[in-house]
Amino acid sequence: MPSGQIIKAISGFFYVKSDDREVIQCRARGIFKFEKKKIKPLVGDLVTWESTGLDQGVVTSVQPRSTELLRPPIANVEQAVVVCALREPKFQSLPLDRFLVHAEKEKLRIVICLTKKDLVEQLEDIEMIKEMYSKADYPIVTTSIRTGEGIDELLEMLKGETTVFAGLSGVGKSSLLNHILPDSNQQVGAVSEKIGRGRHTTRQVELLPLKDGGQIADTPGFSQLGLQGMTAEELTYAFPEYHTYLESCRFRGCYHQNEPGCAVKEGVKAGELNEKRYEHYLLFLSEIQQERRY
Ligand SMILES: Nc1nc2c(ncn2[C@@H]2O[C@H](COP(=O)(O)OP(=O)(O)OP(=O)(O)O)[C@@H](O)[C@H]2O)c(=O)[nH]1
Ligand SMILES: [Mg+2]
Ligand SMILES: [Zn+2]
Repeated sequence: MPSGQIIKAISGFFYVKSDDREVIQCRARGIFKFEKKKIKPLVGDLVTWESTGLDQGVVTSVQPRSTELLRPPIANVEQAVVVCALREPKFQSLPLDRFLVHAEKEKLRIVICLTKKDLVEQLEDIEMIKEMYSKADYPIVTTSIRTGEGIDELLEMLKGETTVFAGLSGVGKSSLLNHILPDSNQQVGAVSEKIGRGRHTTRQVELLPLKDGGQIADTPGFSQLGLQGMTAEELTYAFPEYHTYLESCRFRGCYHQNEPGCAVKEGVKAGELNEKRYEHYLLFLSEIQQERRY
């Protein structure tokens, strides 16, 4: 049976790029299961398919995934570029941290991309963001599609990798993609001045090939991102700057919350660990604990 990869999904159709590079429009047949769990095919999935006519077919099986994100929905990516605007919409660290936690859980390589640099007058604002994430050691690229700044640096990080662009609506994911792949023609939309947000211009996940090898996925902007299904243990590992502190906490399996002798809490107090990140950590932890309680 021929195989291929799902590169786009729109209202029940899966567009499968077959091994000979042809794109077949497929429906999915039956219910797929891994480890007894029902699954739905995702963009990025490696599948087998059967022809049902000219350029048409059905997906007949889905291979086990190396990674799986549900928001945005995509399988088998190795790297996440978390895209955040510096301005329009204004920079927000809380949604960024939420997405970072999801990407950490899937063990993705992470890059933070700060867009719309051309709109920033106070460069100290950028320094503050870099400082906030310095201990976590995420690579940070600042870009502008107006001046072209940072694009080469970003391209270097994308080379040969399968990467997903993720971030709020209006931060400039599709604009970046158009800049990198001028032929890709992703639709871009203005940010609403009234509500200060994007208009959810991109409606589907699409995986595109890069010129120098690798693939890149544009995705719709998300707004609410919960931590459903994540455990408190997983959360403690999702903040990489806490790893070296963990062994100094008095209690094994410390959640860095109310436990005495917590090295993370002391690190925050001493100014070694970022306070805002820690606030977000505690917020996420309480969300997870609430969910378990009900
Ligand atoms: N000044 C400036 N504007 C930018 C830059 N990048 C994107 N924009 C603008 O930001 C707006 C939103 O861009 P999009 O690329 O549609 O944003 P998106 O993240 O794809 O949004 P969704 O598809 O809704 O998730 C558009 O008006 C772009 O022209 C930039 O580097 N500088
Ligand atoms: Mg878009
Ligand atoms: Zn602790």
